[in-house]
Amino acid sequence: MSLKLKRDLRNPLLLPVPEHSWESRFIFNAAVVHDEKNDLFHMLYRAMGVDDVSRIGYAVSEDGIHFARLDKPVFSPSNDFETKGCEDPRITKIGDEYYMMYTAYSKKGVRVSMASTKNFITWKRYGVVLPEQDDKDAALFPEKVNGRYMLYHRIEPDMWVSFSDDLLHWTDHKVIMGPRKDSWDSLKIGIGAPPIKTSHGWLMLYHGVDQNMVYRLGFALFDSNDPTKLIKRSDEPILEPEEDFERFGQVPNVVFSDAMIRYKDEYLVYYGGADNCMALATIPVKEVEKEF
Ligand code: BMA
Repeated sequence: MSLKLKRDLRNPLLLPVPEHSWESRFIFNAAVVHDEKNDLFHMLYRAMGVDDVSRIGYAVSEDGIHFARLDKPVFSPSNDFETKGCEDPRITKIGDEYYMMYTAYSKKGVRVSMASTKNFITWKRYGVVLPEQDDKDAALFPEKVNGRYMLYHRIEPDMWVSFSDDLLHWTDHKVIMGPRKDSWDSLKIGIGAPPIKTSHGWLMLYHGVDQNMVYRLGFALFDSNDPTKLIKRSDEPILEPEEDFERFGQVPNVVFSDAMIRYKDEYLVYYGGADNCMALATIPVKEVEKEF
């Protein structure tokens, strides 16, 4: 039996806001973390409005379903690498700091950039952290593994890993997983959410794209002690575009996720539908443990 995520019946959870020029057209591909101390869900979402530039908006929730949003973006382009936008944030908490990896987009191409915050409003920016070539879909591990920080990222069409002592200088770049011929992930793949440590290994949510440009989601499991070693990955997608809000939008036939949280006895997967809105799908932790 292959694993399937279950959509929340209240989907889509967040839509664009026509009155706000910066988020009037599309909101999608959000990072979400659960702050255990305050029992709050913090969301950073990608927004596009009249000028087609991606900015990042902030929303907060007590239940992970109903989010209150700010009127203004909390993170906007600020340098030559981001003139076309700051896209697809992914957050990892390390110590008491939330690190956001995001795609800086400009005429130079796409680059992995980093910023950090304690409050989701004020930011420290570190700029582009990976070498000068097209690279995106980056997510940090929540802890050092074998004494070093680790980062999964994507240089088309494969997923890569890099290592660092200080989060700023990344070395030992290596491919860890690639597309599979004649499969739902045959064209290219990229990480979804930052990996989650389980008793079986590091659980990773990823997206796969096929020859028809359909974006689907799957799981991959990596070795606990050596997360460059793939143990298992989904033969079948765990979520694929079926609902209207996933099939029609800015880009049709897309489910794309930047966030998976373990909350109580479930994994919560927040995802963008057709590059247009935000939605939620879930799966019991026990079900995943049986298969992965
Ligand atoms: C990718 C990224 C995502 C987007 C997806 C589908 O390249 O730009 O932000 O969701 O394409 O359009």
